Amino acid sequence: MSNPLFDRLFGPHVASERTFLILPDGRRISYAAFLGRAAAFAHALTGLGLVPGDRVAVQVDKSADALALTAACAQAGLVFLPLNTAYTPAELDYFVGNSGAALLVASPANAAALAEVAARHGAQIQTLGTAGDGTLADLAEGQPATYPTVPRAETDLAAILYTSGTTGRSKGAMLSQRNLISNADALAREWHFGPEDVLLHALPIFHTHGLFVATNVTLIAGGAMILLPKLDIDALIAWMPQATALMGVPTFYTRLLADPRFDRALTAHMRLFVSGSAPLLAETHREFEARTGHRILERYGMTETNMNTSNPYTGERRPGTVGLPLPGVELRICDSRGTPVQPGEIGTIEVRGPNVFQGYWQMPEKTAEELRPDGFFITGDLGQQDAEGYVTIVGRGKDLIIAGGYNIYPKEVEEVLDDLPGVLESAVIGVPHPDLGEGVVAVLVPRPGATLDTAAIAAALDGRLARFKHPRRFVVVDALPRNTMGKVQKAALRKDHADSFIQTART
Ligand code: MLC
Ligand code: AMP
Repeated sequence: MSNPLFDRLFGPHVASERTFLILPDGRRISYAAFLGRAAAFAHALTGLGLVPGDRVAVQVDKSADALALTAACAQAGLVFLPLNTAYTPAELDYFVGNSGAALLVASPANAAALAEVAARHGAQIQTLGTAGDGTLADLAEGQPATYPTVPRAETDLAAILYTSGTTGRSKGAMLSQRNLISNADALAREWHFGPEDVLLHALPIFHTHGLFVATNVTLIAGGAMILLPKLDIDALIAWMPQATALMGVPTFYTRLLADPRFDRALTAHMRLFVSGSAPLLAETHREFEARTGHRILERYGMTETNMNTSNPYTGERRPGTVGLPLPGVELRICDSRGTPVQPGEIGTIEVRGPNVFQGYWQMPEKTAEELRPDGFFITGDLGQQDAEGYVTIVGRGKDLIIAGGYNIYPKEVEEVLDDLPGVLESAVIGVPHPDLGEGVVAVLVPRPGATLDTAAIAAALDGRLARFKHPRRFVVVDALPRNTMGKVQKAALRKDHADSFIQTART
C-alpha cells in the first residue's frame, strides 16, 4: 500500500538535488536535503510514540524546518494541525483539547506558556525554532535521512484546520489526502506550474493559502520557493527579479502598488500573480495591469473546500470575478433550501467535488448543517454565475469579517466584549479599510449608569483574543439599531461607520 499524499507531493523528489527552498539569506535547500530533514523529524515523532492518525498541533514561526515538519507528518501518517502564530494560549487551549492532539509543537519562546496547555489535555510538548533549534530538532539530530513511508489511504485524514463559526466554537475541518492532492493537481495544471517556477512565498504557512495552495502546487510541479518569513515589501521587491510567480491576499497587491519601485521592469521575469482569500477590488486589478502589464489571476476558495474557482490562465481574467469552477468541482447557486436559482440570480454558492472536506472533527451536527446529503457544501458566500460560467461573489450570508485575509468572527469578539464590566451589549462589524480590505469596529452599549473607558476595554482583550481580531475603533452608543424581530441591524451600523478607516473626499 502506498501513501498517496507523500508519494505525490514529495516522493518524486526524494533524491533530487534540485533547489526546493531559497532562504532570505540566500541559502538554498535541495529537495533531497529537505526530505532528509523531514525523515529525521518523522523518526523523532515516531520515537515520541506517535502513531498514524494522531494529531500534531503546530504553532511555530515560518521556516524551512516548519515546512519539513509538515512533510514528516505526511510521511509518518500523522494528521497535521497548523495554528495561527497570533493565537493566545487561551485560544490554543480549545484547539488542543478539542482535537485531542497527541503532540503540541510550539516556538521555543512560547514553550513555558504552552506546556501548561499541553499538560491540561494530556498532550506532549516539543519546540521548534527558526534557526534549526528546539527540542524536536534535538530529537531529530543524528536520525537517519530516510524513513519508511507509512501506508495511508486517499480517504485518510491529512490535516485538520480550525475555522470559526458564526455561532458556537471553532470547528476542525477534516481534510483527506485526496482533498489536498486533487486540488494541488488541478491548480498546478490550470496555472501552468512547472519545475522552472520559482514562487515568492510570503504568506503564513498555517492556512490553506500558504500551505495547500502555494506550497503544494510548487511541490507537485517540482518548482522552487523563495521562503520569506512574512510580507515585507522591501524583501518582495528585492527578490522579485528571481521569481516567476507570487501568491497573495489583496493586501499584498495594494501594498506593492503603493511602492513606486514596483513597475513593469521589476516584474518582467514574472509570469503569474495570484490573488485570493478576500475580494480583490476590480480597481486594484486594473491599476496593477496599467502599472505592470500583468493581469492578476483571482481565485476563490476556503478552508473546507480548498480552491473552488479560478480565473483562466490563458483565457480572459475578469476583474471583479473569481472565474470559473475548477476541473472536477461542481458549483451551483442556490436558495436557502438548496434549489438552484435562475442563471444570473444571486444565491448561496454550493460546491461539490474531490476538494470538499470530510466534515468537522467530532461535530456531526455541525457537519450536517453545512454539508448536504448529496455532497454539496454550503459555503455561506453569496454569488452569481453568468452565462459563460464566471462566478462573482457579491457578499456573505455569514457574519464574517475578512481583514488582510484573516477571518474574524464578530460573534467571538462580541462574546468577549459582552463579558467585560460595564458593557451591556456590543456589535462588531467590518467596514472598508484601505490596507486590509476590512477593518474591525466595535459598537458598545454601556450598562445603565456605567461609563465605558474604551482604552481599558481594548487592553482587556489582550491575552483573550489574537491581536488581529481586536477592534481598531470603539464607538459607544445608547442602543443598537434593531429590526422588528429584535435582531441587530448590522447593515445599518456598517453604513453609519463606513468612514471609520477611510477619509471620504469632501467637496
Ligand atoms: C496583522 N495584523 C492584522 C492582520 N495582520 N490585523 C488585522 N488583520 C490582519 N490580517 C495586525 C497585528 O495584530 C499587529 O497589530 C499589526 O497588524 C502588525 O502586525 P504585522 O504582523 O506586522 O502585520 P503585517 O505584516 O502588516 O500583516 C498583514 C498581512 C498579514 C496582510 C500581510 O496579515 C498576512 O500575511 N495575511 C495573509 C493571511 C492569509 O494567508 N490568509 C489565507 C487564509 S486561507 P498590533 O496591534 O499587535 O500592532 C483562506 C482560503 C483561501 O482564506 O481562499 O485562500
Ligand atoms: P477561510 O474560512 O479562512 O478559508 O476563508 C474563506 C472565505 O474567504 C470564503 O468563504 C470567502 O468568503 C473568502 N474568499 C476567499 N477567496 C475569495 C475571493 N477571491 N473573493 C472574495 N472572497 C474570497
